Amino acid sequence: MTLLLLLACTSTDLAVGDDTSSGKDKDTDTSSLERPPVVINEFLAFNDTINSDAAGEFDDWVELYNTGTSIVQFDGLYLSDDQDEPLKWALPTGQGIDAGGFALFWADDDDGEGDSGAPSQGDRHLSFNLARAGESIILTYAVAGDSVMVDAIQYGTQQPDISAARHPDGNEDQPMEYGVPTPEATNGP
Ligand SMILES: [Ca+2]
Ligand SMILES: [Ca+2]
Ligand SMILES: [Ca+2]
Repeated sequence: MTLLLLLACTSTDLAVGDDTSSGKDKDTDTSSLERPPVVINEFLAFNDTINSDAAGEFDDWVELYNTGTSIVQFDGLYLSDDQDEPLKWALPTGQGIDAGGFALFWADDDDGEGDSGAPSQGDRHLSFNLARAGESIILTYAVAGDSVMVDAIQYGTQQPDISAARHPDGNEDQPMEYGVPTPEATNGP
């Protein structure tokens, strides 16, 4: 039973939410923008003891992976947990992710712009958290008013210290698998 619940995680190749009018499905998107070769490769939405950020906090995180053969610049890429606000958080400009490389972003709402007024913990800290009870993670590429959905995940209830990951890295053909977290490293089986 637990296993069945854990497998209830879908990728963008399946329906994400019920809103079919958003035009965000990458197969039907009318944007002329080319989708960068980067995916949401792994996420941990219930981090109890796995890894902590520089502030010593065991926060949620999202791992991106470059499936291409050259560097992907972060410029124009956005992460969000809200389908109605896909451009919620802009990835830091002037940086990128090497071919076959990983990049980890802390989903801790420690970007320095939250209601708490707490200072920013760095430019790889998102403006939102990941709900343990489940929600969405959306990666969007937007330039000059045009945008294309790059990847999207919708997940259900999470277990402590178990991440959801594509296996092998970058595999968008099947649902993510749950297992031992591998932050900024190759996903295990
Ligand atoms: Ca933090
Ligand atoms: Ca959230
Ligand atoms: Ca990993």
